[in-house]
Amino acid sequence: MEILFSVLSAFTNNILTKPEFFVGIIVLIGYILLGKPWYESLSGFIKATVGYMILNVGAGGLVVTFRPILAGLNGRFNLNAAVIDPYFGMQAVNTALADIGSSSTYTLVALLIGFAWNILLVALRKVTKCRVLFITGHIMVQQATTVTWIVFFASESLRNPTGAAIVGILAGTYWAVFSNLTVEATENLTDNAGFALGHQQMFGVWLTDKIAPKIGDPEKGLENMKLPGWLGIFNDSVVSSSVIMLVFFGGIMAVLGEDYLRGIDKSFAPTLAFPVYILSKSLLFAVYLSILREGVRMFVSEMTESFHGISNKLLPGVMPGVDCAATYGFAPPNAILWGFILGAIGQFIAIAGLLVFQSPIMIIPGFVPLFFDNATIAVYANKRGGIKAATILPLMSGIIQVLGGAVCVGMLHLYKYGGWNGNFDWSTLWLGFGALIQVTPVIGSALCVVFMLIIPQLQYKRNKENYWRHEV
Ligand code: ASC
Repeated sequence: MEILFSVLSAFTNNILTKPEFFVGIIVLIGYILLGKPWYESLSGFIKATVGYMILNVGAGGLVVTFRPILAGLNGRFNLNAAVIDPYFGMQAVNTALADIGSSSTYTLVALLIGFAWNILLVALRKVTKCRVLFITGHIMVQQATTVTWIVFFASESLRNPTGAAIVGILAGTYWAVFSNLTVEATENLTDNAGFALGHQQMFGVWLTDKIAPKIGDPEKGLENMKLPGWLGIFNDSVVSSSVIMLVFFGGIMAVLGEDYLRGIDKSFAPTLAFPVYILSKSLLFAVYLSILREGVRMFVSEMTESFHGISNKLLPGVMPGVDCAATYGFAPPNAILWGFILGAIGQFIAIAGLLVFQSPIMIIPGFVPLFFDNATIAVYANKRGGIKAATILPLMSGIIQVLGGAVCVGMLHLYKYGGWNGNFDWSTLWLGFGALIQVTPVIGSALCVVFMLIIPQLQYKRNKENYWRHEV
């Protein structure tokens, strides 16, 4: 038992929560199965792993640089508000679990059970119709944590290994089913690159893919937007993201004030002037975005080639569910910024609504949902419904993120702890699941799982001929 436990925890710590190695190993196996020489397989492993690590540097840099600035609004003005962001959500739940005398160890048990359950659902794909293995480890940790709170808060009698198993099955079913739900849209976006989404807005992407064509024309996409005259400098994504972020984050930093920022940011050197600090922080956005796109390019091209080996020989018809940033290489760069800006406008409209109607719960925008959800939604919306869809849908998403987030924070009493996961699926789909589970924890969880498992069956029924496309 002890040996099993140490093998499992080594796996969790070294591979499951380190998706770069996960992706690298998948690429290595894929190339070996394709019969490539060992040195080419090794080179594929290195390029995929390093590519993913570069993506992580870009995504991590964005998160680390811009998350505290938004969260600073909470501290600076003593708002008693919850930040809608998965890192804050995780921290809030861990504190809340300790407060009810429980522990976040259950979260890791749930994570392993969920992952094993996802593998089982994929292994039984002829019956379950699940084609995707969710491999984005840091997302799985955040989501298992959120579901742990939903279940443990609902019932005192589930604050034990049985409860953790329920959490694992709920989360694992969500990973398998909703990543599977993004297959068609992602294949269409990427021209059959052979991956699906394994992230936090999978339901959102499915909705986008369904609604966008009804809103706009894919021929009139953001890639065709050419700005006239001097505005033409904005056609360059480095220029446009730098200027936009200087206005957006520069404005927020100016409101927070120099003293406050010196207090919360240790990297703010005493000799550095405030305007230069603002300028350099804002320009970092373009830096990290360029890094992120470079990483995506590297690992996606390796994975696309090698996955044929896996899907031909080992797991016919199966693909990996990866980070939403992987799709950014398949969109015009301005789509990513566009989604962010429209999402931000939506979030600010909704927050103004909370203020006007004197909501007892206040929400602070979190960088991760604001950027990664809305950019992703814009990327898919642009593909299917052009600029019109890429404008309306992220705007709606921003509004929904705030209002849905406020309801979740109230329902799950997370206002005491100041955070909620806040990404699109967690303030929509999981708002519904969470409410049902609060009413009837065990039966509710079972109903959620059954409901989810029906989805791939319906998907298969509608698309029998092309469903296992990767098998051929
Ligand atoms: C998340 C999260 C991140 C980002 C990253 C996007 O949900 O926790 O760090 O999105 O995965 O690339």
